[in-house]
Amino acid sequence: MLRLYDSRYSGNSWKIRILLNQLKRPFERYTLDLESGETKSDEFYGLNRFSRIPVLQLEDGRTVVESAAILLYLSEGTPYLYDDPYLRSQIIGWMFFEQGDLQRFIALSRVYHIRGMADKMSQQIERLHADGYLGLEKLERWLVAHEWLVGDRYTVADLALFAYVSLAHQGKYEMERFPAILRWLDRVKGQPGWLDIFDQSPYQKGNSRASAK
Ligand SMILES: N[C@@H](CCC(=O)N[C@@H](CS)C(=O)NCC(=O)O)C(=O)O
Repeated sequence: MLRLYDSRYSGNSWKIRILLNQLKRPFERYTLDLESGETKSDEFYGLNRFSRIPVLQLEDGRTVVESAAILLYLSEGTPYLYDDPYLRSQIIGWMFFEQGDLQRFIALSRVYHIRGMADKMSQQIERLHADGYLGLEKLERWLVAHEWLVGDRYTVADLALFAYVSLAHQGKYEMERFPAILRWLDRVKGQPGWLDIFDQSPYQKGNSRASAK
């Protein structure tokens, strides 16, 4: 069975759990406690050379790391990824944009707020917001004129961007500035098999570390 190494609050891992649920793929979940540094062990380095979650472990023990790579791996041959090379390149382009222009800026602002560090980190948060808003403005501009990020349907590009953009308000981004993004977030949430971040997929077959923070 597939095994997903994740953490409770991780938006990058949430992307993978949504897709596994949408694909109806059974998986075992292994939740790590990030605050106590569980991703930094030598044992975990053996699974992911970047020492981070999410990690998807295949039935034969090999691992796929990086959320975008995992989404591409799992969606191969499914309606969530196009076969056409041009359309695939557009999906991958959005995934690079998510990682370079959105993910870190949103995730760090969110972590500082969730962990009660917002006052101490206020200058960093201001810089993160400045960069994050540039990405969100580009996304808004696209979504004013397009229903989906690529082509005429929901794909792993939408899922890849959805996770952190939908969590941005937790990092105190003013999302009411982006009405087209808000409408698109609702369209993604309306997709069959969509799961909220703390929901458990019926295809999840156990979590030996369910109590990890
Ligand atoms: N580019 C990576 C980012 C993964 C990432 O930032 N993981 C975070 C949790 S969401 C993590 O493992 N942080 C703990 C650490 O770096 O030790 C991806 O998209 O998978």
